[in-house]
Amino acid sequence: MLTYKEIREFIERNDSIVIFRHIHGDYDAYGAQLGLKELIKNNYPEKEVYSAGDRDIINPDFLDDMDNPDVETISRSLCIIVDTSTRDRVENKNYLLSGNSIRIDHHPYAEEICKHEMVDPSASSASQLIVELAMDSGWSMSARAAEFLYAGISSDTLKMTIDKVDERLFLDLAFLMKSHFSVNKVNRAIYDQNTELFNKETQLRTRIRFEGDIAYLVLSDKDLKIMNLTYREAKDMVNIMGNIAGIEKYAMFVEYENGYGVSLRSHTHPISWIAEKYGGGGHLNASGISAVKEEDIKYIVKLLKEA
Ligand SMILES: [Mn+2]
Repeated sequence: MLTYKEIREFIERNDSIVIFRHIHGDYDAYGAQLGLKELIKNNYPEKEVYSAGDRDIINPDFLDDMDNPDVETISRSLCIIVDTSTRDRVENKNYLLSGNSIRIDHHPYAEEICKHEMVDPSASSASQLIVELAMDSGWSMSARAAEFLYAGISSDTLKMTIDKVDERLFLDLAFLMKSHFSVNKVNRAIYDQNTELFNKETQLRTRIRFEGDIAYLVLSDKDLKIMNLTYREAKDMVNIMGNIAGIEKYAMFVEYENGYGVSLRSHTHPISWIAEKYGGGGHLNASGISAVKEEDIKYIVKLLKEA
């Protein structure tokens, strides 16, 4: 596995760097990507650093624009892939044009994406690994870089409420706080909903089904149209089931082009094996499946009950 020192050496050896992340980026994917870009720009001002991918997330104004350099630039750059567990989840496949790529990730190991990788599932988030890279390297941390990295840590730890929140994470956060960024500003920027979305979420709550210690939501394309919700908006609301007493596991099924996209969550019991059965994956307690058939939903619910 790559060490922080080796990652730093890769960065120092290359004058042009492009940073990639997973499709349907969340704040950890964007935070690690843009936080790392900001850190390299600040600490190696002579280097060219680019971000690749779209900017499709609720509250995108918090993020910087994506650079999406041309294929010629990518092919002569060091490509760094963050927060991505499998090859087909890298949003922009042009990293393959460069023979020079590394990965920094915290998902349970699924497959090799690059020849050189740091994959540390004990970290709360990819953003946390970027913070530790900065600490190990003695890099200066700007408030802007800290905002991105804090956003990633906050969202992947569900606002510091999961088991991976430990002493190591707080020491990393203490380092971030030295840059004097505003936690309050980041929280409001990434979590505030406009009143329209807030009202849609209220509607969605009335459709949650409860069975034993599980809760789940099934939304067909027709449901989305009636509620005027996009696929992305709906999927981002899975956590509305995350703080219900007695509910240990929860799931969301949202219809997409070729089936239902699935999000599975659990407070205690591992559920990633269910996702893997249907070609998905992710973390032990937070996994997803790209597409399942409508008739699979009841089986997945059954497996979730038994988990
Ligand atoms: Mn992540």
